[in-house]
Amino acid sequence: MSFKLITLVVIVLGALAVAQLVRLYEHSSKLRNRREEDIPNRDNKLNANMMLGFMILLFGGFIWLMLKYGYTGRGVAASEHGVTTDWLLNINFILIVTVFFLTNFLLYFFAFKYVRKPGVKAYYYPHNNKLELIWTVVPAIVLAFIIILGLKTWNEVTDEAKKEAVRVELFSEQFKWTARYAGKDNKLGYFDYKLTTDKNQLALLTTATLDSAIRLMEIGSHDGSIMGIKLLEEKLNDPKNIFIPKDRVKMETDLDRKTRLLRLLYQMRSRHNSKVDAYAYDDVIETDTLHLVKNQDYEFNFRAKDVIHSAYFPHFRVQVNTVPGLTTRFKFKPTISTKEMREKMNNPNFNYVIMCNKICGGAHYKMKMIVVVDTPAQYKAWMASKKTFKETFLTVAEASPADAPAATDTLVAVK
Ligand SMILES: [Cu+2]
Repeated sequence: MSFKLITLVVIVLGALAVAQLVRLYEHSSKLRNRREEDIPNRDNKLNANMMLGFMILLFGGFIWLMLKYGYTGRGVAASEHGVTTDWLLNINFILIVTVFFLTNFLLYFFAFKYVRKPGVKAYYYPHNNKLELIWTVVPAIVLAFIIILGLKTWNEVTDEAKKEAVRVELFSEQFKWTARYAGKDNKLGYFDYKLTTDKNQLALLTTATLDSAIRLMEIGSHDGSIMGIKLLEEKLNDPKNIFIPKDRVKMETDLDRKTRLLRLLYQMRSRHNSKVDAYAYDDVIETDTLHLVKNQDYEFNFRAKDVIHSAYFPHFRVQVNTVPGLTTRFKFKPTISTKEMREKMNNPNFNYVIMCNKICGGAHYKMKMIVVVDTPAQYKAWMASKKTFKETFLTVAEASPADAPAATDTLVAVK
């Protein structure tokens, strides 16, 4: 017999058994000369006492869980606004817990106190304006208080960053974070996704990166992994080459895509103002650890390359979605250095982290970057060891001819 059939038989037999029990109860009531809706006093008393028992269980369990696990479990907030939002959350918890105890106490206690007693008729009490007013006005005032406080805090937290706030970009992709510091001018260089190449993963916009992207489309990469338009055309037009239709379609599509991209790149190149190169050239790109300075204001700009990610700094109480094609922002000020936090937590291995908080793919769980909050001196020393984008990009470009700026004659020829 199949499992389903057995289940069905058990259900049917169970229903029959319940029906039989009900009939039995009816008969026994008749025998005891009692109407079936009459409930003996003893049963009522037992139920009333059980109400008190449930209340003690509920409150006891709640208090035990609170004490055992704490009610947020997120530790000390390490940013300025984090302290404010934690405070707001605490106020909400206090209100909710108070109402929880009050209403549940009334619910269980009244059920206990007003148990049916023989000979006592219930008092008919259909309406009371004063009571109605109290339980409408009091919650309304409390809710207004919560909403106004919440809005005020929200506006402060999401307000624009100060002018002197240090600009940092966090670039997210499956499955890593890349930080870009705005450099000496505190201005993040412009970017355009069309400029994404191996050597310019963040697609920064400068004369050199434009030329390099154009060059890549025209003559391909020097290691041959990306075929340029010229080679593609030659291959497709050479009568000696015989392709199977699938390969030919693939190559033609590739050629078409690259030609369109090249046209857009030339348009960008002709409009490009080389004055903005400086914004990008002094930027510092860091893939390993995000270094911040204690008590320094920051404005974070978030970008995503592929899918939606979420930048989550649990200790700084920051969480922002990172969306392809859209820059999201958040300002905050770290207030506890890594060293101080290690002492506070009595854990010499503690590190702040930034994690991805959106299931963004197979290795989502690994998308994490360590954050270190330094003193200004430590930060200065660390930053001094870093190369600017100009230093890294131009060195690479010189080393590999494919990334070097395109010659002027090719520019004219394709235009
Ligand atoms: Cu992610």
